Amino acid sequence: MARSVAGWLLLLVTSFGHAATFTVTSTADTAGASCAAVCTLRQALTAANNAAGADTVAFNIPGVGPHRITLGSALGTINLVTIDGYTQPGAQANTHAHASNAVLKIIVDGRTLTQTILTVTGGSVRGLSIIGPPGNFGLNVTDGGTVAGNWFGVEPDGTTTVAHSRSLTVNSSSTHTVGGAANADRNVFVAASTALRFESAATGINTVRNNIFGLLPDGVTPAAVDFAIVSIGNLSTQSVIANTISCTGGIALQSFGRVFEQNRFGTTTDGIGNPGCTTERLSTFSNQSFSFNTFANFASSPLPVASTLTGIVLRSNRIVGGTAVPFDLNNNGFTFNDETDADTGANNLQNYPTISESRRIDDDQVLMAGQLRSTPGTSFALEFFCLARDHASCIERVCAGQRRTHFDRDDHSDDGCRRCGEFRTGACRIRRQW
Ligand SMILES: [Ca+2]
Ligand SMILES: [Ca+2]
Ligand SMILES: [Ca+2]
Repeated sequence: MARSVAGWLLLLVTSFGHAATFTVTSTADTAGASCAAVCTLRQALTAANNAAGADTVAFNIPGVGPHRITLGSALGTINLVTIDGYTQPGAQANTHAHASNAVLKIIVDGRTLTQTILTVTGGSVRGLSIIGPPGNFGLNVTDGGTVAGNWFGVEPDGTTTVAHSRSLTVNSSSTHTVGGAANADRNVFVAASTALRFESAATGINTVRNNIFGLLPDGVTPAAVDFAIVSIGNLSTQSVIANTISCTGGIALQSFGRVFEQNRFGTTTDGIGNPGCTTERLSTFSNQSFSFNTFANFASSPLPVASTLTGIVLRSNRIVGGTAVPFDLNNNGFTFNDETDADTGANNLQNYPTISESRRIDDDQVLMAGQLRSTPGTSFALEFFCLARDHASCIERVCAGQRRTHFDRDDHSDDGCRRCGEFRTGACRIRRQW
């Protein structure tokens, strides 16, 4: 009996074939089905497609590089192939916490093409500088294909940008992640009309994670994309996690995303600096959730909430700079409270708490008093935040406009505002008195 099971397993392995590695050794664009001592990218992809296994295309092109592979025509479709540009000697995946210090050695240059450069069916693409066609997509990703650790629209020097139409499209009902949790997975998208597009077939779980949009790999210098992400797929299964999205000429996220967490909109990749560019708003839909994001330096409301939308959750987000109402219910500027909160509109025009007192009791406690005049007999979650000591924008935030009245009890500085240095670093306890 044991022998027959072993034989069955052997048969299974044989039927799937063995994964092989095909190594690109030339920047030429010669076609062919074999990958011999001299092997082009096109030949390696064809050979990997023809072989039965889930194969790898590696790189070992002579010379220091970077090596430019200029394509004369589209590369077609690859099935279950891993293309790994980090196998080229000298290449190195990103290790930076929020920018990209990746060393890329392979440029796939499709700037003269009219078609999509490559359709990735399963498998993965890593470690490439992809220069896209002016009128089509760089990559078309289906069936769970992974795209991580690439730069789109910028060459390996980190500064030479090449304008293109669309970097990447996702086009199947499988689960897809663009980027990933690891620093090495971070993609950079610049100089695109639309960086990512999710087509109507993209009905699966789709996550955009840990990427940079609209800034060069240094994480500081603007290199705008018009739209960072556009979707006509299933919005309810889309998440946007821990990306930097800045310098967008059009709507930053158009019809994409239900869950937004830990993203930085309108800042440099450290979440603090101002890149000095315009970042446009997100489009909003009912039941979206925004938490722990930074929204910075917006000229108009980053989240205008139309009067027909409800159930939008906004928790623990950080607002920096800008003059507009950050989360604008009914998209009409500042909206006043109403008695018992009976009105309807965006998020039912939820009333906000009015704070009558906020003062420090000791090093660890702040006393706050106020009212939330809303629907009687209903529970509400209220969030309060402490200013971090010596935060760069502390004085501005405390003293700007009405906010100063929250802190005017004692210990004023010369300009009538409480000194930032009086506030403790990190979490503080707040005594409730409602
Ligand atoms: Ca409003
Ligand atoms: Ca109200
Ligand atoms: Ca209301």
